[in-house]
Amino acid sequence: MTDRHDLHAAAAGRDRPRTPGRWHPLAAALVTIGTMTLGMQRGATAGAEGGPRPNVVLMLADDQGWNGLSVAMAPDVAGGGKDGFRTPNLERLAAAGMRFSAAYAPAPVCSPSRISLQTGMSPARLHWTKAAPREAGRRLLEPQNIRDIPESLTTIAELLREAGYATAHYGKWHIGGGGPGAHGYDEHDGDTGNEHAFRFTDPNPVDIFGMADRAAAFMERSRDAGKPFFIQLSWNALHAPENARRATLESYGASGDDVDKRTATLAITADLDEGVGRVLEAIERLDLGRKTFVLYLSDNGSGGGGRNATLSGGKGTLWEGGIRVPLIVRGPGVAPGSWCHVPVIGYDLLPTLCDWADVAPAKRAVTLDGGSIAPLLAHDGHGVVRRPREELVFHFPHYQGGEGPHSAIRLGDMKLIHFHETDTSRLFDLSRDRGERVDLAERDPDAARRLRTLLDEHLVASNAQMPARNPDFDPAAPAVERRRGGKRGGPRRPDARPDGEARP
Ligand SMILES: [Ca+2]
Repeated sequence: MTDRHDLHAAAAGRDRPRTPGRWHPLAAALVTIGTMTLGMQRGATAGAEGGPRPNVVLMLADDQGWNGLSVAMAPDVAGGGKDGFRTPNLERLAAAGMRFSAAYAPAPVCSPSRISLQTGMSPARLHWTKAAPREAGRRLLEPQNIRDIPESLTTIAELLREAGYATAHYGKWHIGGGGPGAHGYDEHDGDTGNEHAFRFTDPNPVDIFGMADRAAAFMERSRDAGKPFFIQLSWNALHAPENARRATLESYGASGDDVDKRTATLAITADLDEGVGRVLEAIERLDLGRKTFVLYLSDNGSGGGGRNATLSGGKGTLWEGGIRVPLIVRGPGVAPGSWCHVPVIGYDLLPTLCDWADVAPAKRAVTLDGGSIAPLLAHDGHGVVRRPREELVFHFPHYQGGEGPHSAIRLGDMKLIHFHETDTSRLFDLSRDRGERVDLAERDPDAARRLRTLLDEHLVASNAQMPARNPDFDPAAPAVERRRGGKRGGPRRPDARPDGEARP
């Protein structure tokens, strides 16, 4: 907190007055007490239908951009189909379910989004806000992240397993801590990172079809055992797009080994969609459609080649292109072909699944940042998500996507992005400017100030780590480029624990 204060003062070139009580040590405790009430609120149990608890299949794509599907993610935007994306199975899923036009990943990068999804807590609160290594020689020092999901946190799988669910996690885990088996998953692929999947090529690119088949088998076993199930499929795609099946690549006109990234991305997206289709077929074949929720989302925006469409920025930034992601939900009580425009975020899923699974409120984590979206799903996309705080806050006190350390807040339709190096903010009205092209900060300084204050309060209440002034910063020296994670580093030794910081 002191660093943060010093930072602001330094950046502004003045000593910023402290707000009385702003750093009060009771703040964190009060937040905890405040959020305890969260467990008391119960959304409509959309899936219950008065019958047995629903199954849940949660699919998480990797680096899939907001408009990287052939199905549109907002009524006023053409789908990615016009750019060559072919996702007929996701089109069918959308036609049978609800699309969220304002769904957010908790973070603009992998691991922070994933741990947030597992725990219902924000990356800022978890102190895991970046996946790649920190950069040296910059004006600000990036805070140190945790590197493994701690034992002390309660995951979605732990809550559902205790409630009687069979639980499985397939694909990319990427948050260490001993892997999914140590965090509530009965069946899983181990403590995997990106490298794990790179060896899977045609006919099973990045293990898409292997994962789908294991999920199908798990569903059948659970059904036969009379148990509800929760399966998370953390697809490795769109990583290693060059691994796409040869036939798919050729369908996009590629020949030989020299495939450009754009074509490869289209091809692996089509392969991924076929894997999604295989999972959906299994649900139908096992006659589980009426009691199974299927959720599909991405862990962060596209970093290039994967289409964020009209949105600004991409992976590693808090512009909409880095955090707004596709989200489609199908299931009992969800109106086919419906839309929800209420902002929702990845850490809302834990309370949502708890609602569906009838997890007793007292058993849920004490400090949650998310709220259940079950009421939205049950009421044609209308309603409110009851989170401890109304605003959504995103925190990326790091260098990666070219913006330097920055944080963002969305309240209603207004969004403010604050850049810590320069202590400057930009303000946007997302209701008319989803692309964040018109900065309103000067036109409406009061709104900017209000959001800035709220952002600061939120970060303090979350005990967020802030970037600090780098006393050794030399403006004349070139910044040290971050070490590129060994994407093609070959299979990992089973005993090799990846440095958490090296998770891209
Ligand atoms: Ca990712």
